[in-house]
Amino acid sequence: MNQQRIAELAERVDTAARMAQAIPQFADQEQLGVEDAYAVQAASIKRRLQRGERRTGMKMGFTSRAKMVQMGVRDMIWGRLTDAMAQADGAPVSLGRFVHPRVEPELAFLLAKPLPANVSLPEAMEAVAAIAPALEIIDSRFDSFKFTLGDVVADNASSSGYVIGSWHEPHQDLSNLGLVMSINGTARQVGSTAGILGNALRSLVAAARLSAAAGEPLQAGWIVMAGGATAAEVLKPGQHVLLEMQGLGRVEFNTTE
Ligand code: OOG
Ligand code: MG
Repeated sequence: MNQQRIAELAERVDTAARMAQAIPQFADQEQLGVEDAYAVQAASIKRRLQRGERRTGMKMGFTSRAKMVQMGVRDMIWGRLTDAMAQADGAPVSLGRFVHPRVEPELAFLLAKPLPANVSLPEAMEAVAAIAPALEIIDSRFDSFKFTLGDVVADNASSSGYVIGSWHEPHQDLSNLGLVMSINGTARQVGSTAGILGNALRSLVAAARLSAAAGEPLQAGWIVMAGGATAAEVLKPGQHVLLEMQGLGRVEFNTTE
């Protein structure tokens, strides 16, 4: 795919996100290869950075079976996080700036050190300053939240918001922390960090590899979101969304119009 076409598609996803206006899937017209799709993603994030947004980290996608099954995509993907996506724990979130937002329970890592491509699980853990329960607000820019692998990669892996709870000491076993995501007091998704690649730390190892391969190795101070441990839930105005995670406390927000 030539540079001009990459720039055109990047402009389309970026504008769709900015205007909260859904667009037809790219796959309706052309199948995007994974490499081209990441080039479109990089170009769309460059537009955000040029508008003054700051890179804050990386998100992993489709690291759990629950998410793969819900969305019909079988490959692990990743996206770039910026400061404009961060929402404060406990604060109201206005849904007007999203197309058709959903929420999912995740684990966030805060890095104390950069991470090169090939790290072991203990080496990855050693670079982590803190961990926190987190809620990701995903929002596809494509009609009806339907996409192919190429589409969703180009659309920055549906990144649109993230809420991080309080940071905790990371040096603990992350392989099986129970979690409950409730909406308006009713448990809607129940799971465990074991749902994330069998151990959420594996997601950080994968993030290190993928980010370095893209020429953007993980940086000290960055946040890495491990991926949804369960399927996502649809967001509507007037909801209180709460995630409780074993040993890590809670993170929450309220939705408004
Ligand atoms: C794509 C993003 C996947 C996750 O945690 O698996 C993702 C989507 O489901 O729209 O964020
Ligand atoms: Mg996610």
